[in-house]
Amino acid sequence: MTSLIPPGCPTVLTEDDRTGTSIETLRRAFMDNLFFIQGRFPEVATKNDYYLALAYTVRDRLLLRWLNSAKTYRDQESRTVCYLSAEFLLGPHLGNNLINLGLYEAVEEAMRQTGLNLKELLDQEEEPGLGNGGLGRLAACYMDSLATLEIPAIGYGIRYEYGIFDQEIRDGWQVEITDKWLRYGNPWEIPRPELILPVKFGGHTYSYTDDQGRYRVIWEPHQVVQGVAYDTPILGYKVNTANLLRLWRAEAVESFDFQAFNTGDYYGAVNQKIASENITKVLYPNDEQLQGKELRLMQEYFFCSCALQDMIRLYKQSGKQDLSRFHEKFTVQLNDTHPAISVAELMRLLVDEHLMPWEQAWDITRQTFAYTNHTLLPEALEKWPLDLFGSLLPRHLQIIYEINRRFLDEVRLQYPGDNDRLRRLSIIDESGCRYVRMAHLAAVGSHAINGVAVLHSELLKQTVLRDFYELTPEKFSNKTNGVTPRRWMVLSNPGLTRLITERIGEDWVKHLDQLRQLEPLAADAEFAAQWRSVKHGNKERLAQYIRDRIGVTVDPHSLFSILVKRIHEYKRQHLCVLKVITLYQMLRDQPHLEMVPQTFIFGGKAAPGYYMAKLIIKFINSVADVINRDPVVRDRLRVVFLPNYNVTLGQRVYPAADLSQQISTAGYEASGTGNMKFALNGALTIGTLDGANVEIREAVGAENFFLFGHTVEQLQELRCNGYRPWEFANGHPMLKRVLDLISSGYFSHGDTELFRPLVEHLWQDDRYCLLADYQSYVDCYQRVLQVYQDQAQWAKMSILNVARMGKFSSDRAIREYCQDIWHVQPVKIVLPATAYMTS
Ligand code: GPQ
Repeated sequence: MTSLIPPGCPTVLTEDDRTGTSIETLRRAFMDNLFFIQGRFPEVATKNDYYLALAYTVRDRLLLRWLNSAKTYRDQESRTVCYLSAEFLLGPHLGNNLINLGLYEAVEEAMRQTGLNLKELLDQEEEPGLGNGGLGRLAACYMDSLATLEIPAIGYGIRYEYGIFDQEIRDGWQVEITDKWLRYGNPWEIPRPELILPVKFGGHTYSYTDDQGRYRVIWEPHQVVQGVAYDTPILGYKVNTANLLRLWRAEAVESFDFQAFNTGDYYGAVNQKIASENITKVLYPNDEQLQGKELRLMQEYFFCSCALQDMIRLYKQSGKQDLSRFHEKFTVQLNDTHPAISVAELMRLLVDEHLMPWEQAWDITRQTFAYTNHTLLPEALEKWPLDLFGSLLPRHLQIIYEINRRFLDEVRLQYPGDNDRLRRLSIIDESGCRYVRMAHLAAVGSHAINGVAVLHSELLKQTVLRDFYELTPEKFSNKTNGVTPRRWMVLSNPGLTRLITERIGEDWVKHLDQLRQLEPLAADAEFAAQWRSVKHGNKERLAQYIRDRIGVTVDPHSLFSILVKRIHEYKRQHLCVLKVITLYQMLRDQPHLEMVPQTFIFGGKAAPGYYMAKLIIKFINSVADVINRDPVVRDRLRVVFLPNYNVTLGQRVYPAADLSQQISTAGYEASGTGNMKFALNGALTIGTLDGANVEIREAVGAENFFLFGHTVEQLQELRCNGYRPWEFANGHPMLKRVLDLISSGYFSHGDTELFRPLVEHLWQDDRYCLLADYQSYVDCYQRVLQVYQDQAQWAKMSILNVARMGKFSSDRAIREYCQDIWHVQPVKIVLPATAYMTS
């Protein structure tokens, strides 16, 4: 029997079909699943049948580890991290699970022997797009690191029936297509139809004094729905730990409202069912832009209530009835304010349903929660109109009033007479229409508050949460984001992974700091040549994809300059387009100019209701059309917009980048994580001093980073003195020509109206200071091109970037959370001698 299992990879002793890992067993198990789960024989099986048969084969190996983890946590009563997030942007499971199981090569060989190609099967998987962007993807990286570090953890969220929409580009515009990711079934989840929890909405409350003299409040809801659990195992890298991701789906309590049904109101009865199921129907596709819709608040409350009820259920399973040690069993992280309602919900559960005195419940609540803030953008800060909130969650509004009353009493003691401060700190915004401020609820109800990069955490203390910082500075800390090297290197960049591992061994996958051993190799010409050849291969594959997908030919020898992320004005995709038009203008002026050939690649989705973001997509495509067709350009400049940027596409794009564009206005990008994925894969960065760019530059060395643009302080000064963007435009002839060319209709078939809003915004207001940063960006780009001409120098800088990116592993971030906030320890999972855990 041949075995390709890497040494050190955990296996069970027995070699049965559900847990064995030899190539022969894997082949047999795969055929078994094709027959008995898919009900197919090879002659009629589709690629999807094969994909599912393989997925089930891998899932069995996961389940062995998952059940053992669950049993160990239960037996040892382990302290558990609960990560509450409205989004988990996981990306495809199959490849990642093969990497983490250490079975990638074995399965590749088993498929080859069966006459199949693993890569083709991997391409069959519909990615679960249960998130918008950075915040949701961070949650997924953190789940990977928690399992890899053997920390007991549960992720709680929503099982959206439709995830983030698929983006098509028609006539240059974004068109949204429903994401039917569950159409062909989801082999990675296990439905738990018996694990259902009731969630109440609306109605009213009344109070009374019970026979023991206790004040009690009863909430009589208008509607009750059921949360049904769907469980997905999250496996760590080459460990036996598999943690639980538990997502909730909403159902009607009864499939019909029988009373309405009996009185003949059939449609009314069915409507009730539909209304319940609507709660988890679709992910809100807005990134950092509040919608304020009632259904969104229902989603948030729905999953938080399910999560907290589930935790209480698990707590009681261990035999303890009294909830006084709840915070010792669980520590709960709030991923932004989307789950902040949990603070009020835990109070309700403890006080109303478990009859705990308020003070004790409040102590437990505060010791349970910690809050991560992910943005300073005012339009992203969640607040709910009081009447909407009160009509949906009447009891929670009362509880919030009581929390607020007690909180403000404490503030009053510390700052007597400072009514302004009370108004600023209050959980209720009374400055106009009254609102519940969710960030304030999260801050008051948590024992720890953090930002996601050093700069962001500092700005948080100076701006959005300034008064809270003055009140309780000890609660604040920074936890710089990180990304998992498993998905973002080992899986997506096998070429570079192999090259690195050949030189420094494989330890770096779990201890990313070890990449530092590459530093001496930066001066090694042979290594640099191999390094460049890996990058070139990755670029060739992306070029092929671009040709297949959008029919544009790009030269893999050209500089690949890439900007992929959600489309947002603060991220300034349009600043990069201004630069592209500048280059184009130069080529038109001097047709024989010798210029480094460059390919600009864009990708990203716009929120469907965000007009400016959609116009920016149209703008990129329109400029691309003109430039790619103009013979004057020859092969010196190409512009590409990749449709439907998602995790799967990210895995193709990051490894193929020469230059990573991180060009947000300083002070607006909380951290960024794409910036880390690019640099880890050997791209150099052109960027502003924003978010984690600051720390990346510090880590890789200023000389290996292309810095441009105003700093936060400089922008502040600029604005204080009255920012007049038109002065910048009039002061720079090239910039003025670029703006005039756009206005003339050159990129819009003579239509002078199409891009007018874009150009006028820049001239008149330019909230994100593109014009102020334009010159510095263009100058910086010249330096980029100069260095790129010296390929040896470029490779050296690229190697040094990778060698020094160790800090940006999500493992480092999770270790910091564990030590400073969660106070949890690893728990080793040992596999038993038999698959059924009977020994
Ligand atoms: N982020 Cl508040 C999102 O992706 N969505 C959101 O709703 C909010 C933040 C991002 C943020 O823009 C990035 O700078 C961060 O790197 C990322 O969260 C993770 O912290």
